[in-house]
Amino acid sequence: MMNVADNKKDEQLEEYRINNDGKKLTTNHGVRVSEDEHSLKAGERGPTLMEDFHFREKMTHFDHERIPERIVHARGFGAHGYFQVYESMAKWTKADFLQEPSKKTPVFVRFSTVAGSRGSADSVRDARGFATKFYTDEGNFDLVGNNIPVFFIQDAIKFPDLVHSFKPEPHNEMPQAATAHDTFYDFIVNNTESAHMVLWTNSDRGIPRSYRMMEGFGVHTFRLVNAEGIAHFVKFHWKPLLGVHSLVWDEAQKIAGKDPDFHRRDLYEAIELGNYPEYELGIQIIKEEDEFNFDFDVLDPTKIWPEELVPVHRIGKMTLDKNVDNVFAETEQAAFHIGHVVPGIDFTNDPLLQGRLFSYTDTQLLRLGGPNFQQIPINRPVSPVHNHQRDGYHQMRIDQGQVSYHKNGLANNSPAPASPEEGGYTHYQEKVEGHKVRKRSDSFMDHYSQAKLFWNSMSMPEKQHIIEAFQFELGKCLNKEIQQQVVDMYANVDHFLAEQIAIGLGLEVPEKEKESTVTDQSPALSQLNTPMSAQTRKVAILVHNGFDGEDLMNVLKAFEQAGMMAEIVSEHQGKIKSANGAELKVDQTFLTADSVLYDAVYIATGQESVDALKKNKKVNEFLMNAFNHYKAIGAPKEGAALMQAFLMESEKAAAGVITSDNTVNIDDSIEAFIQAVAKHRHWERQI
Ligand code: HDE
Repeated sequence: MMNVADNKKDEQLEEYRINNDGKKLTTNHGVRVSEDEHSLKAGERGPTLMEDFHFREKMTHFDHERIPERIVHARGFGAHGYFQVYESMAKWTKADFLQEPSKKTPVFVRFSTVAGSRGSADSVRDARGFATKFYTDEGNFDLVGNNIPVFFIQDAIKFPDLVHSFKPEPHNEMPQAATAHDTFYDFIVNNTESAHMVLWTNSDRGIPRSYRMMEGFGVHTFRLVNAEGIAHFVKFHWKPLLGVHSLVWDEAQKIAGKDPDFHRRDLYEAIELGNYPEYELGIQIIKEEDEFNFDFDVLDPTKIWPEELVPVHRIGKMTLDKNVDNVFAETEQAAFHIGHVVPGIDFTNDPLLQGRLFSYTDTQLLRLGGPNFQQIPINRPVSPVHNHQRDGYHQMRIDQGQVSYHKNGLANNSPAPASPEEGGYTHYQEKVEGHKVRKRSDSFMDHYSQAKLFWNSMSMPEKQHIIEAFQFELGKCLNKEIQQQVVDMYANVDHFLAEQIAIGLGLEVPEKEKESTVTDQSPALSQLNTPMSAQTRKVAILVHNGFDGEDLMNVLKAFEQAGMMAEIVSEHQGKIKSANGAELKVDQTFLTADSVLYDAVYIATGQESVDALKKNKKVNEFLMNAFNHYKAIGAPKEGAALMQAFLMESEKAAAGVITSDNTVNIDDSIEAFIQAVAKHRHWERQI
């Protein structure tokens, strides 16, 4: 972890941290309280007295503990960290935090789902927010992105409509945290610019395995501006070093019940264990003079810049190394705003970006109760703040002096504006002129080509998941006409896709002619082409009394060396004994654990242990789910017997199931199992 002296933000937050250990109880006014279990009454059985200031204060504070949740991205989880650039980006931008590799810029990241309310489940199908606040020496830069590089709509004026359509329906407030309902798909078919993004949300990207295995995208086109005032168009990316990986839908739904906190727990535990999540910052650059040289409009937020066409330069790395001390104070009160930029980073005329510039401050005024939300510790910049803004609810500053206006003579015109050389922000002088119109450029009208590009780029299992996701989502729509309209809409993308959805729902298969003619692929879009690693993967070891102690010690050592995390799962908590009498502490039971909460399952060796597991119905369910969710299963020696029922089907079914006979050296099967875990899932079983 970056030590405190190394991290200006942490140093600043330290001033606000309160340690209550061993302290005396007081009121908020600092008066010591002598009693906290009985309100003040007129007689033991009498009425409570108004003069009980302690009771009144305690109750009033409690009554006011909640603030409105975010209208979107209500459910989130945050962590602290730092960012370092690999080499100076001076040729593209003068942004100070992108100049010096030795400079560590503190960051705070909040990950979120979009549709669900604060108490909803983590593993729902949805886009994920990926909002980063860089506390730079020149002020805060917020990169408020998602894990999907495009958006549903092209113009911010449609955002309230989009959100109303995907939120629970107003007449019955159903469904929670899900887009599988009529109003959402009614919006989609009537706003076909969404075709591309809906393909992404219905792909594996909509159900990430972990926030640590998720890409992030700034979505919009921004500008980088260098010291000479030369600008380039830029798109921002976050690339997780662990690769991009997802759950399977059946698993995601089960997790929503077994552990609704699945993603926040995963992030929290990884950081506590020192498995710090790392993401590289990538930039794609297009020269201003090349603005019109592509078959997409660079200002259109429903389009990607295919990486094979415009390469992603990995320019630095972010490491998340500290959990928050208090979720409400930090994560809930964090106020991100796309308009928080620093010199060297500027906007474009993307109409979605332009609208967001208004919305974010506006929403904080309500949510955080007034114009001084920047003074809340998590939002405070580490650079000095001096201006003439005064007063308002919850003013924390005591600005001294007679003068609170500019220009002034009484205070020598201070604080005074800074020149660009002194770090003053100057807007890029883009020339703009035009008629006032409520219109969209024709260059935004192609809604299907990039949806087709995405579809073409998917592997077979990924395509199958998309088809099933549509069959599920539309299957939950009650209105047959809307279902058919969605099928007809996707016939403009890919006929096979539309046909498969139609078959699943008993709808009419549309004609083939409409299909997009795009044949290009962008391999970077397939998750199967991202890094695979066993590191930080969580394995359930199923074990019972009478296990082979020596084998299990070797297994645990090998898992640790591979950076994997193992939990001992057994019938009951407490301790179990190996065949030789060695004791082992149990972490979870078959009641508290479930295979959906692990990346892989390993059956410990030892005849007595395996025999006991065999008799347990829950073990069978554990293995069946792990098998059906394509996970690696280690079942060497006696454990192989437990897998017989699953493996009879075909050779493909055996992919990722590591068995061995009793004569084999355990080390070989452990190594094979670790490699199987690194593959994330064994999709061969699907076919
Ligand atoms: Fe947001 N969005 N958004 N959004 N958004 C909010 O701000 C909005 C959009 C994103 O962890 C709100 O503080 C409009 C795209 C994230 O605190 C609100 C439009 C992208 C977060 C708002 C968009 C995002 C928000 C709600 C269309 C990806 C959570 C609470 C023009 C690039 C930040 C809040 C956090 C939150 C408005 C579209 C990402 C209402 C008007 C595109 C990650 O201001």
